[in-house]
Amino acid sequence: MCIILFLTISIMEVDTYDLNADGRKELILLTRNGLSKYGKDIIILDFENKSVVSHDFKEMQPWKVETGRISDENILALGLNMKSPLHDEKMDKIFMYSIDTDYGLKAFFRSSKTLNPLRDFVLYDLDHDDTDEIITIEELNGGNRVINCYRRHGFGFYIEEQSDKLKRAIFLRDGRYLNINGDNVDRIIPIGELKYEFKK
Ligand SMILES: [Ca+2]
Ligand SMILES: [Ca+2]
Repeated sequence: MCIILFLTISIMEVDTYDLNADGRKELILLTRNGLSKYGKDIIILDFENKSVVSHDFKEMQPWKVETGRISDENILALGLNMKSPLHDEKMDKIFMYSIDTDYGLKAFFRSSKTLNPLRDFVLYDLDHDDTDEIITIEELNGGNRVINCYRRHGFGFYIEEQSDKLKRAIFLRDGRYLNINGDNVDRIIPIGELKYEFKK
């Protein structure tokens, strides 16, 4: 008996952003084979110049694409599941790349790991200073979650704000909203109001 397996490429993540800061947005896709847990290629489509650039990330197991601006650089941030030199176990991490004019990727920041196991993240300018923070949802022992806000200082990112322990925290609608559970009540808040949830 012959079994034929058809692998189809599907789109896992979509974003639009002016990655190379030329005043026009590009379309950024993360593709995957079929319904694989992790993605395969980052594809950047520049409609104005009719160019398509593909970066193979299969070995780094990508699962999330974010874009934003940090320290005057337009950034492509990827959630990856991989080992690092200091951590032999595969875990979810955030790597950031700046982009050259031909859509080549230059390493901007590679996180070794977050304080707790990473479950999701977005880039968002919470304090309106024109540079994005990394807002993460991390998992605590026992399955509870916590939201952390990391800001860049020098060569690294450091936690500056942290929520209380939450039973539930999920980004909604492209990361612009959060569904959180505080005091056993589910609430949906715009991510801009997250600052009120942080401990003082
Ligand atoms: Ca552009
Ligand atoms: Ca900011």
